[in-house]
This record gives sequence, structure tokens and C-alpha cells, in this order.
Amino acid sequence: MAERTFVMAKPDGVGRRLVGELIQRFEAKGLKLVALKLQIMTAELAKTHYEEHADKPFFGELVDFITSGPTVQMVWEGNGAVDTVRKMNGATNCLNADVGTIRGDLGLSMQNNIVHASDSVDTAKREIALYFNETEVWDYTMPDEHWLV
Ligand code: FUP
Repeated sequence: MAERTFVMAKPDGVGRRLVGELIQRFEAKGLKLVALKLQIMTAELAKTHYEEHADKPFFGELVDFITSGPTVQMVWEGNGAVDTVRKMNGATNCLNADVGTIRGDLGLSMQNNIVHASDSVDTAKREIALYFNETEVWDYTMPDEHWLV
């Protein structure tokens, strides 16, 4: 199976109407959308998602922010999907992100950085399972797949 990564439009991404822009960029790259949903995250889910940051001084603000409005969860599939999406998102702080990346083109903030994506294949498996049942992640063929391997 091709590599999969978990991607989330954060409350600022949804609130600034950038969901279509994110999807457009990942589609144009050649990635395949295999799961999608919208939800306002509970604090419990947010704390589990960001558990590696539980001891950090910004943890409380991060949980408040990520639960402050709707988020869009996605799974994208394709060759090298994990690293590809991280590169497309750009550096965590939008102010340091290269022009041409999502954060570099569309943001000015560290916390409000529009989009999240898994940082490894193992993290992707954990995050996909956190948001989606197996029946919500779809296997299907796109007609252009032979051009994208
Ligand atoms: P990333 O891997 O790019 O999602 O970034 P991290 O896992 O390092 O951080 C998760 C989120 O915490 C970032 F998207 C923004 C926020 N953050 C802060 O608000 N302040 C910090 O000093 C570091 C991260």
C-alpha cells in the first residue's frame, strides 16, 4: 500500500477559508485523498493528539486554540506522502517558513500555523487511528496513478 499521512486544517485554516487551498495544493501535487471529516475537537482528543507536548509551557494555549473551532481531518496517500506534506506545509513558525510553502505563503504566526501533518510514518499510523475508523479510510484507484509512482 502507498504511504499515508494524517493532515489537519486547524481552526485558523478553517476560519480563514483555506481548506480548499490546502486540498487544491495536495491534489495538484498528485496525492490522493482517502479520508475526510470536520469536527470541533474535544479537549480530551486535543490532549491525546498533542501528548508529546504535555510538559511544554505552550500546551494549555495549544489545546485551547485547537479546540476553539472546527478542524478538518484528512488522510492523504501517495509516494513519500509523509515527507512530501511536511515540506509543502513548511517550518512550524510561519515567519520562518519558506515562500512557496503553505505556512510561508499564507501565515504570520507560530501557533496559528494553518495546518498539521504527521512527522513520520509511525506518527501517521497513530494519528490516523486517533481520528478515523478503518471503514472511514478508503482504498480506491485513481486513473492517473501510473504517472505518480
Ligand atoms: P509541527 O511538527 O510542525 O506540527 O510542530 P510541533 O509538533 O513542534 O508543535 C505543535 C504545535 O505547537 C505547532 F503547530 C505550533 C505549536 N507551538 C507553539 O505554539 N509554540 C512553540 O514554541 C512550539 C509549537
